[in-house]
Amino acid sequence: MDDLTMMQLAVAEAEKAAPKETWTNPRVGAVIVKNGVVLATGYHHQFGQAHAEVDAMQQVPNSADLKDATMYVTLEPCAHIGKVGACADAIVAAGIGRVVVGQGDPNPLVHGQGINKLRDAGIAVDVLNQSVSEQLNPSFHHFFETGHPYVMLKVAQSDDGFITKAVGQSTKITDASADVATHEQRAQVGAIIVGSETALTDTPSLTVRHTSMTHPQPLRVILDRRGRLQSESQFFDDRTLIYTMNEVFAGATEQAILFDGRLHSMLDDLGHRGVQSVLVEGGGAVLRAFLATNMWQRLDIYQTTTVFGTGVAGIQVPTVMTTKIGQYQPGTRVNLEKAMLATDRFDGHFVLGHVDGTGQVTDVHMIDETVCFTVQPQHQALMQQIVPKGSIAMNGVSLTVIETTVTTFTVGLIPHTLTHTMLQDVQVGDDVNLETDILAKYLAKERG
Ligand code: AOF
Ligand code: ZN
Repeated sequence: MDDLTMMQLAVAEAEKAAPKETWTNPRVGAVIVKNGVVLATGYHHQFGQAHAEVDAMQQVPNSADLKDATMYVTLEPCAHIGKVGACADAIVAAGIGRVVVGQGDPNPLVHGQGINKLRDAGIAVDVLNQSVSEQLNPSFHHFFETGHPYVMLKVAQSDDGFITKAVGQSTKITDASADVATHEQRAQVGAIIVGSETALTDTPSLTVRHTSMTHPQPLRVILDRRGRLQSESQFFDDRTLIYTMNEVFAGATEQAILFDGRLHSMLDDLGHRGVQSVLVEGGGAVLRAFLATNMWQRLDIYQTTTVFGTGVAGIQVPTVMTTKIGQYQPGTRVNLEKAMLATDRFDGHFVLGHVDGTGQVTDVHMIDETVCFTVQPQHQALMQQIVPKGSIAMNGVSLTVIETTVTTFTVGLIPHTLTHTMLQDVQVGDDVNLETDILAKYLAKERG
């Protein structure tokens, strides 16, 4: 039973609580081991309740057994008397001999002091310095390390990238399952942010519904630089903050906060208010403003197969999310091809290098000398643009389509293509980048 295995068990304990249950505290797990036997496990169940270390110790019926035991805990034990007593004191009092800490606590109330307290009492402390706690509690760590809330962006858009069909019109894009996911995400954040356009079009309540929650509703934050909401009193309540550059508005309305218009300043202010995480729900302009900075940490895109044709643009889905590029590492071998010169003779297929999506290789088989790959595009809509004897670029290599089914297509590679490209490494189960033929795209649009 090595330290890392035990720490994984402590992580699994911490994961028993949902982030919304411990909000605004971190999820923490603990395991107590003695003579190679796990005596107890525990975790922080809910905000205000026992910390993980104490929860684990309480599972040991005979407290004398704790003497000289080893405790594994995902986060540095606390040293402060908060809603509960300091865990470091309880660990010392119990006679625990060794504590293995997954990661230090970034909370200034605790930072380093918990570990010092244990060491001062003669307990052996090992800090693994893994990002275990950060992975369990990204917003808690980000907030205490940067002073800014952890920023999550959410966008729902049509297949062709529109968030609504027309300005000022609210278009329902996602289904009920996405609503549940959104409300679960809302239940974990301190504030939900929208722009003035979304506020005026949708008058969103931005509350958590469709799920249980024990803590107060998140703040409703509206970014309204110009002060368009000046006379919209339906927004003026005690859980709403409106960030504006309009001095008259800010002077007259309690909820309106004067700021210099920079997202950075708004995040500073929310951080000072103790908001650890925010969910930005739109509209397009606000999302794009965040995407243009490095002040966001997570992006969820709900993209439907519906095509609007025209509308209000959402966001350009980052290449890293639509292609395999995110999986590349130093040492990954890639295919390269020089761009065609204007003076070159037209030849072969047109490959622009704009990846349309990924597909999974479901079968590889030989027909004579030819290696045939059968591929299933991640989005079936792409099959509309793939026809037998047409062309498709797989990892940038343009190939002729031999046959198609409703969900898959098959391409054949002659020995030359195989030996001269990295497709030789592709196996069943692998993902590949796909680019359909440019003519097929125009035809698909024509057909609507
Ligand atoms: C938890 N659960 O298992 C551990 C925590 O407000 P309090 O008194 O509950 O203290 C919260 C702080 O205690 C929290 O921010 C973190 O720094 C530390 N450790 N907190 O809620 C736990 N171990
Ligand atoms: Zn504690």
